Amino acid sequence: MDFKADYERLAERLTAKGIAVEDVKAKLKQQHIETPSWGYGNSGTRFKVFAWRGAARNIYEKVADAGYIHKLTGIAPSIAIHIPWDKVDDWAALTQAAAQAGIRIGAVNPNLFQDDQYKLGSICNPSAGVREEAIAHMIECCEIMGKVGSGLLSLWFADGTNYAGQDSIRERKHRLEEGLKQVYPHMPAGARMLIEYKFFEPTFYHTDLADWGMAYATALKVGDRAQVLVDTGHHAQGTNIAHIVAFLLDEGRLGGFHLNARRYADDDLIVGTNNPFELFEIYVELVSAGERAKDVAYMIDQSHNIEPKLEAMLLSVLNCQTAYARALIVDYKTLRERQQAGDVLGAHRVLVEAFDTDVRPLLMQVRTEMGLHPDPIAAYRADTYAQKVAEERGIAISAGGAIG
Ligand code: PSV
Ligand code: MN
Repeated sequence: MDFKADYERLAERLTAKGIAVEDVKAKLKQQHIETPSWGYGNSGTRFKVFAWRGAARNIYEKVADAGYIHKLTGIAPSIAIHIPWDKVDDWAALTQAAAQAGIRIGAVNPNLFQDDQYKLGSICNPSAGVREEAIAHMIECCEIMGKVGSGLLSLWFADGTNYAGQDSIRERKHRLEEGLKQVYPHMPAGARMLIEYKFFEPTFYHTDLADWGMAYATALKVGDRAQVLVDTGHHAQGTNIAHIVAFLLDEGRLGGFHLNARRYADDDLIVGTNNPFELFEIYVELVSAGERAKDVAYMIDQSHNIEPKLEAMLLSVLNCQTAYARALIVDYKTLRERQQAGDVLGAHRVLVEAFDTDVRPLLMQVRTEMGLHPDPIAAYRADTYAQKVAEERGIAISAGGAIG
């Protein structure tokens, strides 16, 4: 693959603008995108789950697949798990299997939405008994974090109501705060609690954590290590996610992301496919925040429906890499000068120029320096892994985490 000459030309152009290319490459090599266990199993919509030949059937196969994605990209060194979908008896064995696959276990996600008792919610449920079960499940997940060496408890609640008057919104708010305060001390030392919000679904009158402001206010009450998780699919049409990111970063409360793309709702499409500029805007805020963004966790949260699981995950990771590369080559000095001068379109143009830059030669160079194939999709398509797992695993319906 002949990209060297293109890379040299790009490096020269960037250097002339005062951008430290070696520094950009070093940052790209350190990028870390976590992939979700549930993205490797069969998943779909509430209408239909199409079984994919070769989709992972259990957490060990999901770990193997995540390891494969990391092997191809070099920047996906961990896998998020969902409990009980991924529950095992021997956590040490799972941790070891992950290490053998070249990765580690990342965020632990309790599941507080599938069991019958959660019909009226989990931690906000009007029944004290159900709330206790939800809290006990989250504490169990804190214990699992200790066993697998995870530093992230990632919480999403399907809690809410469908009809005005169904329950007291303020009381539910208090139940949520009190419940999280009980869970918080059970996290391993130094671990963080990520609080995810979603403005609708599965309830439609109100959700108890409907937006970033509610998650942020809750995090402030729960503790220093409670932060907000931004799922890019969980906003109303037209919401400026980059603005939310900038605000939370500045407040030190941006914990992490669930990355995906949406057109209408929580569609869980491949990140960066229909929203490349939005993803770029988000990365610009992260890059320009410098050290303030150093602990932010980046996780894919997609449930692929008709797409090949592995190629979909691969593309997701690569799209994040492209967005990050574009954000890293923004001429921030000129941007600032134009902002100060009130040059509205001149400043905007600085961003557009970076976005319009073909960063593929830069990424190919980075991958080559990392000892990887410069084009991971070509490598995947030429490889036999997908075919091998299709033969070994066949078609299975139940892989956990069925509905995205
Ligand atoms: C809910 O839509 C969500 O975004 C939460 O993060 C869940 O944990 C995940 O999807 C998987 O269902
Ligand atoms: Mn999510």
